[in-house]
Amino acid sequence: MITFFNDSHQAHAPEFEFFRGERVPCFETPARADHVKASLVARGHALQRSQTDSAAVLSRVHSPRYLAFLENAWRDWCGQAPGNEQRQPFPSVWPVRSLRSDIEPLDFVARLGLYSMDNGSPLAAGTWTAARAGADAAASAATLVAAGKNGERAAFCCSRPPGHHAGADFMGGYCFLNNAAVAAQTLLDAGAARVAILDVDYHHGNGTQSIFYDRADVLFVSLHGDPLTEYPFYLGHADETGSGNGTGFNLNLPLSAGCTAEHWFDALEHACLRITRFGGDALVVSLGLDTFAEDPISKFALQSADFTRLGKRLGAVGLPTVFVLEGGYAAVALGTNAANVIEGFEDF
Ligand code: OKP
Ligand code: ZN
Repeated sequence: MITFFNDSHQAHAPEFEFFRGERVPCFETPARADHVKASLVARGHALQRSQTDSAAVLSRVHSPRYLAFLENAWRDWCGQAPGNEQRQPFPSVWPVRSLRSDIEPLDFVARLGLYSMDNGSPLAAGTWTAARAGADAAASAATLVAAGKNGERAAFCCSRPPGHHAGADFMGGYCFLNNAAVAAQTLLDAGAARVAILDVDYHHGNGTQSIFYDRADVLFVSLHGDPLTEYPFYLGHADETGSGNGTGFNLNLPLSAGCTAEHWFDALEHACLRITRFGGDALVVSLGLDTFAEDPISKFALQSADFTRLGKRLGAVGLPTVFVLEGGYAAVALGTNAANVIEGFEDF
């Protein structure tokens, strides 16, 4: 399968995140994408450079003021106090209920809180460069699949940072630009009437859900750890079914942390049947691989061979498909597990 690799991903390499009150090394590391790349190359898959500029589609997925903030964030942080080049910014205050989010404060950390859902999305000098190139890779994969030329039934966007927690105007959960939303909107702009998004990351894709929540042209389906106990906590419940025109076009399948792989595949079956009934023109898969039993921050039980089974089931859906890499923090196994999904899909 043709893979669009984000060659700029290493520009995003923050040192720390917060965990249990302490600063610890980031779980979302450059090594992740490099292991996936190495596995794909070793197993004979073709890598391609991005050929689509995502600027136009990004402005349809994200708000102008959020994009402007993100593009200038590192410069603004460095401009706020001497020595900030050597420091990592974290938000410490957020406009929750009763506070205003319509006026951008001048203070950088206050603006960072305005545009963040958590303090778990470390920002670094090259974050915009890496995230923007990732969006280009997602748009490129979608453009290739939309064209349907050369028999390309599917493509893989191998990129980091991930995207599915990022909403129209906020970052969160290691995510800055929503690559799956970019892929889906690119498919629509290229002529697809309706697109399904399946999010199989361990964590609910709150950003993707919120971007398309009131739309009937995009079906969002997610299986994930129950938000009662798992990040992102404040979205991802089964009673979220869409609003307005989008009513009935959002399906959440929360699963208890610690559920078996068989239980997970039962939910996958439910998800795939809903996607088939939707009858869209294309499928975007938010491919988080943190459902792996050895994942250091997640609690599902899939083994490496189960990712081949996942790929086969997605192949059986029979739609033109764009895979977008999301989470997965057992970095070495991530390469094997991603390649297993891709090859399972192709072998179907
Ligand atoms: C991003 B993606 C653990 C903190 C967890 C939130 C998890 C973000 C997951 N040290 N922070 O969905 O894989
Ligand atoms: Zn995840």
